[in-house]
Amino acid sequence: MRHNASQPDASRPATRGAWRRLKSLAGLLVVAGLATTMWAATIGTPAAAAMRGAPKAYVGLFNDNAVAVIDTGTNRVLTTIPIPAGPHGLVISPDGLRVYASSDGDSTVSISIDVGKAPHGMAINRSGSLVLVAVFGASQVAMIDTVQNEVVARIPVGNPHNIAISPDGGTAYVASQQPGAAQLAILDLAARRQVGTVPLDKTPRALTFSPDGAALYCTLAGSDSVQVLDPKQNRIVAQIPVGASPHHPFFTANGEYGLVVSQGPGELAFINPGTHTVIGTVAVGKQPNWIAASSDGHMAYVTNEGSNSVSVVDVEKQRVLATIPVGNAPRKIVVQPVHAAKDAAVAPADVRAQAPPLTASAPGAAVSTAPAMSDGSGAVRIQNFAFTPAPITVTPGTTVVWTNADAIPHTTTGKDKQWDSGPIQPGTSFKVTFDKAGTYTYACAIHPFMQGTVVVGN
Ligand SMILES: [Cu+2]
Repeated sequence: MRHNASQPDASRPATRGAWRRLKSLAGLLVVAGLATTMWAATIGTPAAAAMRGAPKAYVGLFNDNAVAVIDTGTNRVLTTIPIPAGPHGLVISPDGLRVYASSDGDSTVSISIDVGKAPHGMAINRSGSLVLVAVFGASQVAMIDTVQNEVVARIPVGNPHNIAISPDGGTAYVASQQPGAAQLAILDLAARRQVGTVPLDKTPRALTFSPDGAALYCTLAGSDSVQVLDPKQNRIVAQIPVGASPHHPFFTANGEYGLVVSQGPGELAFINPGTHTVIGTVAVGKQPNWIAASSDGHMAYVTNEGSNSVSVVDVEKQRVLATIPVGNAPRKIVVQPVHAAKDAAVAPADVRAQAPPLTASAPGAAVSTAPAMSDGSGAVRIQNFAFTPAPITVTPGTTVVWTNADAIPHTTTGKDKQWDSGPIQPGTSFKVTFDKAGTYTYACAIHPFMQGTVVVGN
């Protein structure tokens, strides 16, 4: 039910073999080099040499335990590289030669670096000297020195999920999902310690700095707006209404556009960072998760976790140019950077006078249900990334019914896997009958900060 095996393809055994060899030799995820080698070796057409120059995009396939490699020149999947269970975070070095992947279901990064239980999101600084890993299960941020490829420091942060590093490399903001203590933790990377906090009333999801460092965009579970934080004041200075359940916010490299995916409607929104307004949206796939872009900012790549594809979007035209099937549950994505000296004299960004009309609507009046009391019926509502009532008390033999009122899927998963709903689609329900007295804790497997308890009493 949970993990659909991918369809084996001809290149896979060879990939595995090469992968093992690489692993034993280097103990490091030199994906770019491997992909190039494998592609030439397994396909070997005369076109191979010509295509080798096109940047690759790397996509973490959460349900396939693999990284897919896309040639952005042809928009085809070149190969799929197995990695340990649950690829979650993904970053690429500025030279484009190394991809670091964290494995949620394991305790490793880049195959060989043990960072602690359930690493989630990652970030790399601009110089490429430092990778940060949000080690959710250990409540630590691990700092990896990329010369030694070793963890050189661990900074305590409650249930860290995603991380943004300031463009100057001095500071990191960490989305801390600790239940009851949602915040952005501010880390001084030279001092290797936490120096501040931005308390939040909702759980932070994903965050990113503008290229000039003047703004930090952040999304929150249960808010349909992108939060704009001023890092000088460390407070929210604007909210940009977008589609339901926004996840990854992103900027094109020159800062001309902000982008964000909304998982409910399955769309990508284009934001004018100067005015904090949405200037257009485009439909992508189901449950879009993450965004990457070409170095020139013309092309955006969006992973669609719910439709197992990557959308290739022309940013200027706000149009989907291609949809690439990539494997099961793609989440994070990175694209190899191109350092194009020939583009140094590029004209300054023009004013987007002909921008399409605003298509995002103002956020609907959020109907917050009053904290529901357990009425013995066993009904649990899933809304705004929370289970209500969170602790529910029932008598033995009661069937507990979870109904998902959010715009995106959630799960109800027993702590010891006594039950696992798999994704409960919006508007649908899942039932479990509890016969034995006891206290059963559970969480959403997709958003582990969503927690609840079923107390079965006599
Ligand atoms: Cu969830």
